[in-house]
This record gives sequence, structure tokens and C-alpha cells, in this order.
Amino acid sequence: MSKRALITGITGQDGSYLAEHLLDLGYEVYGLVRGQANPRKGRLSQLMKDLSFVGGDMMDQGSLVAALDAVQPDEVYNLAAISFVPLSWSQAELVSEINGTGVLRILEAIRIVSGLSTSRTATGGQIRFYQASSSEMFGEVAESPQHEATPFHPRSPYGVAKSFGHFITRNYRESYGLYAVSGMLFNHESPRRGLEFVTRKITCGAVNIKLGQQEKLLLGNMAAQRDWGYAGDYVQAMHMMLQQPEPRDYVIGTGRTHTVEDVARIAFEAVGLDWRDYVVIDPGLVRPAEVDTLCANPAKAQAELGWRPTVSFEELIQMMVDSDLSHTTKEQQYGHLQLAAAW
Ligand code: NAP
Ligand code: F7E
Repeated sequence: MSKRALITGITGQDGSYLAEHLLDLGYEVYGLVRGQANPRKGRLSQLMKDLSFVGGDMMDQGSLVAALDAVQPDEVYNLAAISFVPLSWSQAELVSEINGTGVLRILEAIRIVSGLSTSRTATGGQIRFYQASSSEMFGEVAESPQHEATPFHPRSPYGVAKSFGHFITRNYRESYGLYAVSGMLFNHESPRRGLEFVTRKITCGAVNIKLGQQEKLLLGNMAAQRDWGYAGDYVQAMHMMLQQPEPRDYVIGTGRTHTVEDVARIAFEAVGLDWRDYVVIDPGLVRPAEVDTLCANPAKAQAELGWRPTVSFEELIQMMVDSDLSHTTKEQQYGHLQLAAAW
């Protein structure tokens, strides 16, 4: 019999790649969708005919219990979050609720539908749980590269909320014997990346400038360093983590770091332009507290999961530019951006 997976955050970048991957593996896939007319649901169901949906919101405990009860999944992938770090300063309470307390809510829903008591040592239940933790938890890094035991020093309300989600996942594993793991994932991108994130903002900006539809590109801290990989590779690691004999947390990244300036140089070169002629620094885009540098040590994932990235940084930026470029007329470009924003 095929396994059944429930994915929260199905309409996001990672949700779409993970759903495709699990469908390819023969899973029955359900996506949790919030709101009464979520605009991104229609686009997804057009792309993946076999996908099913269930209503629910990370802010609503009852809806999560009902969703789990209805779907009866073997595996739950909790990808739902407000994932844009700057929003976590302007809407700190909401981000803490969704990205932090939301994790507790879905773990509670799993505990409840699995019939696990809080009053005695429980033995686990059948549902396996994946939490989308983040390299933002390392923040002001204590050492480099970062591995599973590197101490946390989050620099944003987003990173603080993700740290809560990480520790509450571990606590439910230790308290109730749940098969619950965290993937500590470093930045991963794709042509489906939201336009607000720096890689896609740059690839789209370079293409728009090349096409004469934009004059300048405003950016913030171009010295920031990140370990960027391809989202399609990273969702495979999520699935691998839930197939292990023991539940363990893993760092997922490439082990290579680049600057925002490197992204700009490669993206503009790909369309035959020099980034220095078009990029303008906007101090308003610099964050209240920055994460200056991140670099993963994925040795544990390589050794225990056999996971390895397949797309280099240069190939990733080229892939994103090619995708943005493939929509050449103004109308197509506009339509493409609408679709991209609707992912
Ligand atoms: P994304 O594209 O921003 O997608 C976020 C998803 O969360 C969307 O499907 C959104 O649904 C959903 N969501 C937001 N608030 C919700 C709520 N209250 N209830 C239910 N769903 C809600 O993010 P992503 O890049 O795919 O990342 C997936 C997960 O990995 C996130 O948890 C992110 O924090 C984490 N992460 C990402 C990276 C990365 O580099 N991409 C790295 C480390 C960790 P709507 O359509 O309803 O808005
Ligand atoms: O910023 C700098 C910015 O917004 C990367 C999320 O998926 O990965 C992502 O978080 C860097 C930062 O991603 C602009 O200051 C410069 O240093 O693309 P980003 P992020 O904040 O690293 C982690 C792992 C997650 O978990 C998150 O969910 O780029 N930067 N100029 C800029 N960033 C943006 N967005 N826009 C700029 O104009």
C-alpha cells in the first residue's frame, strides 16, 4: 500500500518540489491550504493532478487536529511559515505564532490523533514528523562551518521562532517517543523562489533591465555571505530524514559560501551586463541585525543519509536567469511574474 504524506506550506517553493518528489515516489500527497480561496492552490493542482488538499491554518489548533484526523498520514512535513526574514521585525508576534507556536500546535495535533497521553511515558505512535528548521538559528555564528551541535545565536525574530520550533520538535521526540526530526537547512533557491528573496530579486532584476523594463536594482548588504543550494536537492534530504531507523536532526547545505555580490555578478554577466552599472545600495534594505556569514558542514547528512547536492552555485544562478529569460515579451514577463508571485 502506498504511503500517505501531509505537507504544510504546500503552496510555497519547497512544498511544490517536495510534493512532486513524493508523488514520483508513489506517495499519496495531501497539502494543507489556508484561507477560503487561496490563489496558489489552483496553480498547484494544475501542475500536479494527483495532489489532494485539506483545509487548515498553523494559527488554529482545531483545524490541524481535524486535518490530521481526516488525512491519517504516515509522514507529516511541516514547511508552513512566514519565511521572509525582514517581515519578522515588522510582524514579530505573527511570525512567532506561525513559525514557533505553530510547530507546537501541529506536534500537539499529532500527539492527540495518535492517542498519546501527557501523563505517562508514551511510546511514539506511527506518524513521522519533519520540521523545517533553518540556518538562521546559527545567526551570529559561533564557529564555521556550522554543524548539528553548533550553538544557536539567532539574529531575527524569525530565527528565534525557528529555534523554538527546533527545540519543541526535539522535546516531543524525547517526551513522547515521536519520530520527529529537524532539517537545519541552509538557503536554497530555484526558479520558484519568491521575488522578495535576494537571489530571485537579482535574477529577475537583471533580466528586466536587459529587456528595458527596469532601470536600476536596489539592494541592501551586498557583503552578506550565504551557503546557497538548489531547492530540488534539499527536498530529497527531507524525505531521506524520515526513512532512517532512528530520528535524528541534520544540517543540509553545500559547504560553499558566496556573497550577494557574487550573485549579482553572475546573474548580470549571464545577460551580458555589468552589475556595477545598475545596482544601487539602499540603506533602507539593511536589516536591524544581520547574519553576516553562513556555511554548512553537511558531513553527517552525507555519511548517514547519503545526501549530496547536485547543482553548483553557478549552475543555480544560471538556471534562475534562464527561467526568468525564457519569458521574453513584456506581456509574457508580466504574466510570468504574476505566476511567480502566485507560487
Ligand atoms: P515559502 O515559499 O515562503 O512558503 C511558505 C508556505 O507557508 C506557503 O505555502 C504559505 O502558504 C505557508 N503558510 C504561511 N503561513 C501559514 C499559516 N498560518 N498556515 C498555513 N500555512 C501557512 O517558503 P519555502 O522557501 O518553501 O520554505 C519552506 C520552509 O522551510 C519554511 O518553513 C521556511 O521557513 C523553511 N526554510 C526555508 C529555507 C529556504 O532557503 N527556502 C531555508 C531554511 C528553512 P500561503 O500560500 O497560504 O501563503
Ligand atoms: O537574504 C541580503 C540580506 O532574504 C539573503 C529564507 O529562506 O534563508 C532565507 O533567509 C541575504 C541577507 O534570505 C537584499 O541582508 C542584500 O543577508 O534572500 P534573503 P535569508 O534572509 O538568508 C534562510 C535559511 C531561511 O530560513 C529563510 O526562510 O541577502 N540582501 N540585499 C538582501 N536580501 C533581500 N531579501 N533583499 C535585498 O534587497
